[in-house]
Amino acid sequence: MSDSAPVVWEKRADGVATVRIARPEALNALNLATRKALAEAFSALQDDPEVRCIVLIGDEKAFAAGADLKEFVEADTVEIMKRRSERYWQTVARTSQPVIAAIQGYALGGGLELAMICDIMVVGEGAQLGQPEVRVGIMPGAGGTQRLTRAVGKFHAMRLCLTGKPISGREAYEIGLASLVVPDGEVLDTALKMAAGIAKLPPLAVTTIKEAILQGENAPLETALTLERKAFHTLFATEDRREGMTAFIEKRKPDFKGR
Ligand code: DAK
Repeated sequence: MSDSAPVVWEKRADGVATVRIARPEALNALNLATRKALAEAFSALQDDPEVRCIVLIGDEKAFAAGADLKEFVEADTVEIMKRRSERYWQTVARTSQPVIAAIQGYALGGGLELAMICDIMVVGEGAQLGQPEVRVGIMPGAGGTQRLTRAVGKFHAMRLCLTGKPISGREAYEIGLASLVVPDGEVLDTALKMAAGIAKLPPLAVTTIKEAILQGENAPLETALTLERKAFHTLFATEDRREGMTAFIEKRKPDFKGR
């Protein structure tokens, strides 16, 4: 367990780790220190074989209200380029275990972009998700025009990015931006239960599925299907594959070892 604010992470006994953004005084706005701390947390967790699934959370008011505008206001182009803050998100994106974003309150700008790097989004009905950058004279710079468009299509992405107006968690679910919408008070519990379920599954199959979806998403279909088939073949080499199938046939619970 590490307690280095502004990010707090914790390993639980059920194979799940939680990573919490903890800057409530700024609605979890993502300043450089927070981005760096998030990257450090994910670096520590991504190579840990005891961690099978990660849940990324904020608090009841905000998952994250975007990049820290107080750190942006005086910056010029050169300064922004030199910060190279994209490297922190690259660490999060490289995580092999599934990452579930559990979203209550605001997920705006860079906050929504961070959520879109995650693999599954569980949102509260009253959450507010949006790309408001245009309202302060900039534009999304870490996936808001690209991952969003791939998730919801051109017309919803254009609406969100060009008006800057947020949508509710319920609408986010309806347009395909979230995996699941639940009452606000049930977000964390739902995400943790889902994560615990994933943590019990054979980890090599889980991480291979994640990799195939992410690598295939932007490849031509034929290439992606080949990639999928090769990955499928590979899983036949695992002990967990034999154990899973044998346990099914013998009508008992499988005992997956991660081998
Ligand atoms: N930055 C800094 N402080 C923020 C903040 C933010 N984004 N959002 C909220 N806060 C702070 C407020 O300043 C306030 O602090 P005090 O004044 O009390 O010291 C405190 O949090 C509470 O906020 P409010 O008083 O405003 O609370 P309200 O409930 O009235 O309003 C709100 C909540 C979320 C609607 C409002 O705070 C708001 O509009 N916030 C700004 C949202 C926003 O515009 N976000 C997008 C920022 S631009 C990139 C990576 C990332 C990005 C770009 C490039 N690269 C790697 C290249 C991302 C860019 C962005 O996200």
